[in-house]
Amino acid sequence: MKGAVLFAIALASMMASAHSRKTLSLSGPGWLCDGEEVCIPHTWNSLDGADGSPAGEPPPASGMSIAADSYLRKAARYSRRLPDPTPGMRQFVRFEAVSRKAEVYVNGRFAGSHVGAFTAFAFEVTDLLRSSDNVLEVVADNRWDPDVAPLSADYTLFGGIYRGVEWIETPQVCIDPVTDGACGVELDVNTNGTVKAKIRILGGPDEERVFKVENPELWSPESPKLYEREFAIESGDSVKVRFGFRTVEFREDGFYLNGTKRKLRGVNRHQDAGLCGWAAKPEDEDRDFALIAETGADAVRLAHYPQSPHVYDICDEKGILVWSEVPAINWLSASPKFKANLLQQAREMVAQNRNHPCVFAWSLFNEIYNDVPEDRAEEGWMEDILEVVRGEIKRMDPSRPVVAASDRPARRRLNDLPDQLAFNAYPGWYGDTTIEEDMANWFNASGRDILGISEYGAGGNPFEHLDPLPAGRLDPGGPVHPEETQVRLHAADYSAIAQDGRIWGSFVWAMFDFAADARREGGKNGINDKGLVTRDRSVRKDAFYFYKANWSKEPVLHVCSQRMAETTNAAVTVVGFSSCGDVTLLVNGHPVGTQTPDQVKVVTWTGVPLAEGENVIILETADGARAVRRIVRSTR
Ligand code: ADA
Repeated sequence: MKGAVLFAIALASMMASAHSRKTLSLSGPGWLCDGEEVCIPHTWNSLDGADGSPAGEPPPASGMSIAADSYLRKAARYSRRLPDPTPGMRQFVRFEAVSRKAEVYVNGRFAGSHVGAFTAFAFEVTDLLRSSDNVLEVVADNRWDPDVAPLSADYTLFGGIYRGVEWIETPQVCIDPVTDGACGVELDVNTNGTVKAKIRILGGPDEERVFKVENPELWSPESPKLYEREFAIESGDSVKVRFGFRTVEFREDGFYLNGTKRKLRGVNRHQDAGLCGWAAKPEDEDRDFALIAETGADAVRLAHYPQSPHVYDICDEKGILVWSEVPAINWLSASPKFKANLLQQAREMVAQNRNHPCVFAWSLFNEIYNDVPEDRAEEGWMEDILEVVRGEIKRMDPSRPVVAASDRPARRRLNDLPDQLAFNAYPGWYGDTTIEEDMANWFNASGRDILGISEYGAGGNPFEHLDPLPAGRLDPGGPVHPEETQVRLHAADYSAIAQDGRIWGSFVWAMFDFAADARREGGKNGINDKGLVTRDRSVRKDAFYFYKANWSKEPVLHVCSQRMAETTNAAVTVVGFSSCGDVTLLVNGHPVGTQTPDQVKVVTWTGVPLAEGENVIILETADGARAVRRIVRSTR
């Protein structure tokens, strides 16, 4: 009898395992790209996408003044062998993203295609498989296409299978891994502990379940509490989903998380993760978000498109609020195919990321350039397109606000589309006004009581220095982007932002330098150098420490311009940041004076005399913290 019971248990567990889902990573080695061995994630633009030199095919004439980028845009054929399928199971291949179009074949037969560089997709391949020796082929294509968003942008559109790939086996009746590239389980989470789950099922009717978590702990940047639940269906298939309890809302005076007002301290991040370009591994993304967390930021804008699943996971875990953006940027097209593509990319972004508590808003667009004269507003067909996209986002997820990043105060209909509007602001860099003047103009033009600042910043090459800085504006497209200008503009901008109670949040442009192959400026071609950290992540620029001093709980004392090794001037400017109280300046051992940091933690001494030869400049606080800068004064 005992033996029979054990046999029954063993049989039951064999049956369960025979029917349970198996997921296998197809990333890593074992792939060919146009005949060469490669590892996934992979891109063919990691070098030429950020070198600023002409290479590859020029983009086709578009009439949309696309900057002449000069990196390789092509269609490439990837291939690899697939695992042998388990008889009686269904098989799927899932791609976290392929840039920008993908056609997938198994054993030479078409499995499906996907258009859009930033979202996941999956195809069922069961009927295309043999019992063994199966070959997966993917044609990835990053060429410009008038029907694919984005049409132009100030960043390199790397090509390739640049995110992970998975093989999924399920029982015949399974939780849908295909629709919109989502996981098949859609949660509606209420902070009273009630969770409603919609489970989309292939081979059977969809299911709805409700369960309750007693006394749920709320998710927040201070305490990012996450819950996990496995959703199993009768066939034995199951999917695990993580979620959190929190509320996000805008009231007339600002942004509220869990009923408490907070002014978001954010940075913008592109997915260009350093020298690997878009082909980032999880550890590259972990490093990026460790740097973001080091500043003390509590929010990130994922500019200008949805980023990898791991990025949303990190933000859930670290408690970083996410602005997640539809890739509608600069130019839209009135073609029906373009509109359908934009809508599909928006739908996939929401479907794939809606269960993440970190996402506080969906963003509808960034800087739409197509202009119509004010008196012919009815011709605003791009507004019509965006209105449809907005409606779809709201239909799918009424729980989150829709935001957008505008640079056109006068485009009233465009600016009225999102629930909450934010502006990209570059006073002193691209514009002549100050941020206070700009803000007054935007508030007046927008008719809104509160606004966000979705971008602000300045170029900064940490190996270019200028002292003293000229009073006026530098040429932003010119060869010199001194690190000191970046510090000056951030200090001025952030000071104005911090003092204006109508601003609900701000996002530094940008956290990291990033590939923008068409740029020729700032002493380094092919990159946008407005980052707080260099593209290779090796240098935290002075502006990084400005935010760390203002946002982080760690005490910060930093002296700027440490890489300015030499000068022929008789005097220097000394700028520092202190979150640990008053600062005393010592030059070559002699005290020069003591200052109380201003409202954004800055101390500044101008015209500090130097001796000939090496000078040691020290900032010191009462509790003994010290920051040291050395500079050689030569009289050549
Ligand atoms: C715009 C745009 C960004 C970025 C920035 C810049 O505001 O939204 O993509 O490129 O300009 O650095 O000029």
